[in-house]
Amino acid sequence: MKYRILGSQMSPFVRKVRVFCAEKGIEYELEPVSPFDPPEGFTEISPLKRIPVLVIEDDDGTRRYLPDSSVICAFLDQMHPEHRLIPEAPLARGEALWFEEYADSELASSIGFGIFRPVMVARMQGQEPDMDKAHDTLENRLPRPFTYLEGQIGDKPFLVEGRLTIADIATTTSFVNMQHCGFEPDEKRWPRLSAYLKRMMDLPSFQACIAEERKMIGG
Ligand SMILES: N[C@@H](CCC(=O)N[C@@H](CS)C(=O)NCC(=O)O)C(=O)O
Repeated sequence: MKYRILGSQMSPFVRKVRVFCAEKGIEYELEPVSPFDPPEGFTEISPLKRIPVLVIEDDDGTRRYLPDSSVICAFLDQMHPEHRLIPEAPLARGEALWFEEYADSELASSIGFGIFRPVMVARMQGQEPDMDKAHDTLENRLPRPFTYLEGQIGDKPFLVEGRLTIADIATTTSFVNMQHCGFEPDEKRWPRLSAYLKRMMDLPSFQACIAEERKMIGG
């Protein structure tokens, strides 16, 4: 069986799946697909026209498709149970899935629409970045989630179960997009969150993606 991930490196959801695979030692190929200029027939395998999509290719050439980063990670964790990144104990599992949901909805949309699109996507499209919008997001929209996460991480090394889980991967991936735009949570106001994010982004699994992406954006 072979895996291919369809999507673009700069998507926080694609990075989430890539880091998940790296942490589990799962091999895959990345096939560049932009949701804004998708290949023909893309909506048949991704009805919401979103990336990532996991292509599962059987040895006989049969292909199956799974869209959505959360669905893909849940599938891979069951297919490759040796190093679980989604906890099995009911409460820890619930907590980890909550952080994943919180990151995928609140963080990804605030950072994505409020910072990454107005700054990085604008630059990539040859437009002037809208720094006012980014600063407004940083000052008015993000303090609440930052304060929530600061309290949740506290003095723990990881968000759940004292080890790396999907909660940490999903949370950190959106902050990578923010960092690519030159923004970080204020270290003085959110010291625990800042230290935690630094630890997470220093993991080889995140570093491998970040290095590739920096080359793409010339950073
Ligand atoms: N819940 C989805 C969200 C995926 C998502 O929103 N991907 C973005 C790229 S970062 C996308 O494809 N956007 C295109 C669109 O919404 O039309 C997941 O976890 O995979």
